[in-house]
Amino acid sequence: MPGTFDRSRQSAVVRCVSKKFDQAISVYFGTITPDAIAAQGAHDAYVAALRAHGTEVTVLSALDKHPDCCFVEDVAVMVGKKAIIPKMGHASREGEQAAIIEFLSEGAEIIHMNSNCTLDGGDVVFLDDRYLIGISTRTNRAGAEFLAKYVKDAGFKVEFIEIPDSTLHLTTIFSSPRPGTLVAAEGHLSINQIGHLADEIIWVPNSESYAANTMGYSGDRVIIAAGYPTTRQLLLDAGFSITTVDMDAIREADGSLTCLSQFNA
Ligand code: CIR
Repeated sequence: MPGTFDRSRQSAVVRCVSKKFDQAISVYFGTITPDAIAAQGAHDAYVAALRAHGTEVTVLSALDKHPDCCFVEDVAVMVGKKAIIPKMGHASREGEQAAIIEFLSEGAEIIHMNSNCTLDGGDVVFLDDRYLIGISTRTNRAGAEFLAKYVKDAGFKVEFIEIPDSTLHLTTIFSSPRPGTLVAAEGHLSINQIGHLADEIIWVPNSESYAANTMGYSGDRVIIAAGYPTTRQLLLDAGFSITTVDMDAIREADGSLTCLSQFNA
């Protein structure tokens, strides 16, 4: 139905981890130098989890010149059959888009953002009948407004959310695992910013902020990162069936579950 985000997650594309993953940008969660081999292991487990949930996953080769290339969520935003291609919010990630355009152009019209726009797909969350777009250190207002025009033309609503410096992207601390439900990490966004958006907001403790990035599937199934017991219990109490993936090696480069995939159907 137009205006409603399809959570069937039929088809996704992912990209393997770069050999240069040790040079990936790491500002928020990292405790050690990112490890390419460990991260590829986590990536393999992630792909297996998506497939177990029924997603048909296309795995693209790594771009060895681009340390952050596995974070394909950031390099395009799908709006119906249009793929909006941003100017990346961090200069070192420029160039990653070209390789996804090649893939997406088979089924989608490619729209390039204007040169004054920056946006990372990690600042975009789909919530039922609307796109929520974070204004962050990566996504500027011009980028958000550019995307908003296409979103509205496609029949969706749009809301902008100011992202605090305490986090990278909107998706880093916020997700919607099923219609009408949000998961948010305490200490980043305020109730004034998001309280009106959903009937149910599951606040996870700040110490488990990383686990607020969830991937919801139909039937109240959800994939979350392993190692966050309070969040897991909150989601169990809310009626979810939970699959966990060990994301520690991906987290070292500030990447979360959703960052690793681009859903194109
Ligand atoms: C970056 O800083 O751009 C990468 N190291 C992490 C990107 C994570 N992507 C996402 O949250 N969508």
